[in-house]
Amino acid sequence: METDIYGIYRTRLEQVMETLVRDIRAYSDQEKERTGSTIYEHLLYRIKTDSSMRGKCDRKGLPQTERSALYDIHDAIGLRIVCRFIDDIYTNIDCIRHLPQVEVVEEKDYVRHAKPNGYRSYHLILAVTTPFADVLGNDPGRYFVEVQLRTLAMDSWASLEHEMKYKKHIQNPEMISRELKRCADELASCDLSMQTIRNLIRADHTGGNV
Ligand code: 0O2
Repeated sequence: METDIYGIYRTRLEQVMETLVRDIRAYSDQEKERTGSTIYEHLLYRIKTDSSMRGKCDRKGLPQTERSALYDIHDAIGLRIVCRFIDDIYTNIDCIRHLPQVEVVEEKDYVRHAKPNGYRSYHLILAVTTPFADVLGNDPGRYFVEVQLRTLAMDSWASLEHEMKYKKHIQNPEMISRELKRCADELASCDLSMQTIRNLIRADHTGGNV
C-alpha cells in the first residue's frame, strides 16, 4: 500500500484547517451580533484525499511527493463558503483578508467574470503562517488554502455541472452544456435581483430613500 502523500504533514494540515475554520466562525458570529443576519449559510471544509491529490499531481506533471502536494499545489486544504447574497461573498472576502497570519496570494473573480461554461464563484488562495515548520523546512511555516465563495444558486449549479463532468457516458452532452449555460445565466440574474430586493428592503427598513 502507498504511504500517505502528505506524510508527517497531515496533522499539520488539519491544524491549519481547524484554526482557519475557527477564525471564520468567530468573525461570522461577530457579524451576526452586529447586523442580526448571517454572513454565510454553509461553511464546508476538507483535506483533499490522498488519491485525488495523487491524480492532480499526475495531471499537472508533478511527482507524487509531499512537496508537490503542499507547495506546488495549493488546494490540499479547501474551504467553501456558501452565501445567500452576492454582497455577502465580498463581505466574507474582506473579513478573510483581515484574519491574523493570513495572506491572500492569488484570487480569481469568476463571479464578475464567469467561465465560458457559466461557472461562477470567487476563489482565493491563502498562505497561512504557522508556528511550526512547512514542507520546505521554513519555521514559521507557510501552508496554502483554497477558499471558494459562492451563492447558494452558484453552488447548486456547480454540483450539477460537476456531476455531468464526471459521468462517463452521457447522451447529448452539447445540449446539456448549452442548457447548463442558460441556467447559469438565469441563476446569475436571479442572484442580482435578490441582492437588489434585499438592498431595497434594508434601505426601507433604515428609513432611507429608495
Ligand atoms: P476538485 O476535485 O473540485 O477539487 P488548479 O488546477 O486548481 O491549480 P485552475 O483550474 O486554474 O487550477 O483552478 P480554478 O479555476 O481556481 O479551479 C479550482 C477549483 O474550482 C476546481 O478544483 C473546482 O473545484 C472548481 N471549479 C473550477 N472551474 C469549475 C467548473 O467549471 N465547474 C465546476 N463544477 N467546478 C469548477 P479541481 O481541482 O479542478 O477539482
